[in-house]
Amino acid sequence: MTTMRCFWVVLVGSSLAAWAMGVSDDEPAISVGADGTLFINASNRVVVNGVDVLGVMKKLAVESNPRLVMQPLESHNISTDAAYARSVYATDLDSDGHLDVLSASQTNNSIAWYRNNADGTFSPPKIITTDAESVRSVYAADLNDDGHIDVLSASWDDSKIAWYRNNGDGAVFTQLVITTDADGARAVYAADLDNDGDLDVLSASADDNKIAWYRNNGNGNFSAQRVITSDANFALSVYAADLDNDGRLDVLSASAADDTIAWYRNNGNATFSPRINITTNAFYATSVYAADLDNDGDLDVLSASYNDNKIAWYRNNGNGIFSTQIVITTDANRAIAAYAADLDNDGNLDVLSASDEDDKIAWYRNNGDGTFSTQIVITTGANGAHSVYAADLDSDGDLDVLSASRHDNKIAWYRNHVQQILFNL
Ligand SMILES: *[C@@H]1O[C@H](CO)[C@@H](O)[C@H](O)[C@H]1NC(C)=O
Ligand SMILES: *[C@@H]1O[C@H](CO)[C@@H](O)[C@H](O)[C@H]1NC(C)=O
Ligand SMILES: *[C@@H]1O[C@H](CO)[C@@H](O)[C@H](O)[C@H]1NC(C)=O
Ligand SMILES: *[C@@H]1O[C@H](CO)[C@@H](O)[C@H](O)[C@H]1NC(C)=O
Ligand SMILES: *[C@@H]1O[C@H](CO)[C@@H](O)[C@H](O)[C@H]1NC(C)=O
Ligand SMILES: *[C@@H]1O[C@H](CO)[C@@H](O)[C@H](O)[C@H]1NC(C)=O
Ligand SMILES: [Ca+2]
Repeated sequence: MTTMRCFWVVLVGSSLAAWAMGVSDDEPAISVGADGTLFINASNRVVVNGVDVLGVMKKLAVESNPRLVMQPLESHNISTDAAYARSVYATDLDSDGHLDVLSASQTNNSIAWYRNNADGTFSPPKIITTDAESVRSVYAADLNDDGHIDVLSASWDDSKIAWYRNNGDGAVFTQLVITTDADGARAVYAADLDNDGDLDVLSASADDNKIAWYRNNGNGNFSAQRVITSDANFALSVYAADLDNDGRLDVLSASAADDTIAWYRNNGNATFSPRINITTNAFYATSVYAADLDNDGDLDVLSASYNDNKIAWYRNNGNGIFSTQIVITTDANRAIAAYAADLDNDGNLDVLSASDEDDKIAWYRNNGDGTFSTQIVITTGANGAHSVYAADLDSDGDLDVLSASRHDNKIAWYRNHVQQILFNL
């Protein structure tokens, strides 16, 4: 009794107030069962004296049961008709609270989406466009600030970057061309580069070696192409992240023909610095991403490179000064995509890869300090894997994995239920 009273005092002092302020559907509750068991039921976090108790317990559980939480993820096909699938992404297109899936099909010249039936099963493809010739990349973001998520494409043969205005429920999309001057358009991304509150668009195009952006003048009305560099030799990937912690989004590129991962500092006046190389050691660089991999508060850089089968990262020492290349694996045969996401729910960002030749989607568990486990294979059945992404498709509290593969025309997802496993430990 005395012990319990003491516990109550601690709890009231540090965490009950936070619960009371939290916005939550489920009422948190503290109760004592008939047998004297004390139940502390919170819908989200339980913090005692600043320590996230559930977070710590999950981390310990993952560390003491690595095999249990890293069991193979069960695979589900979304489509095997996504002709020469190149790219996959997930977002809520019909605003029903569940993440839908988007695909780019190169030989169909099409962008399609698959409606999430709320349980991780998906509708047949709903075509957004068939007017993106030899399309390579799909992305989504609310570009006209109307609360509906719009879609973006980069297509190779028509050198086009376009967006598709979502009229509300995902039923009607209208193509609006941003440029046809991205020669060999390969990648597209959206980010607020000029800090004016709307999302601008970025492109990487291989045949003109260009990284460029298009300023959103509001309402999705875009400026003409503004070239950041035309020296990214066979540019394949582009991303934006604040690398020097000055509150502005900088730009990153991966270019294959010069084996380079580089960044371009945002000057704050809608211009960018000349390119700053991070590495020239990513042989046929295919993909670039940024994430805080060592938990030190700044964004590190991640790369995939095709000719050395490599997934690697570069530690940001603060202010955008990067370490030399740190190899995560050289066992991703023809590495084509890299991504970071917390797959085991321990609070650290793990790394995901897609590799074309060994048809593999794999992940590498972050030990928390930017050291990684050996490769954990999710599938070797993504024939000609080209794209990987993570999103909670079954709304069970953990991130599932998505792949696009070209030789089997497939969009697939891999169910993660680590949250359930942790709950049952
Ligand atoms: C708290 O959770 C336990 C175990 O899930 C459950 O049996 C109990 O009814 C819950 N109590 C409240 C007040 O929600
Ligand atoms: C998923 O697609 C593969 C082809 O890549 C096929 O072999 C497999 O049978 C499909 N699975 C289901 C459940 O349809
Ligand atoms: C691709 O084209 C085929 C044949 O016309 C069609 O059956 C399929 O639905 C299309 N898939 C997508 C994702 O556009
Ligand atoms: C986009 O903005 C430009 C420059 O402000 C303007 O001339 C043009 O009419 C706008 N286009 C649309 C479709 O709103
Ligand atoms: C933008 O800022 C950079 C760096 O401070 C400066 O060199 C450049 O002249 C500025 N450009 C414009 C158009 O203001
Ligand atoms: C960056 O890398 C490219 C390709 O290797 C090279 O041509 C260029 O000189 C490098 N730039 C700097 C500043 O080192
Ligand atoms: Ca899940």
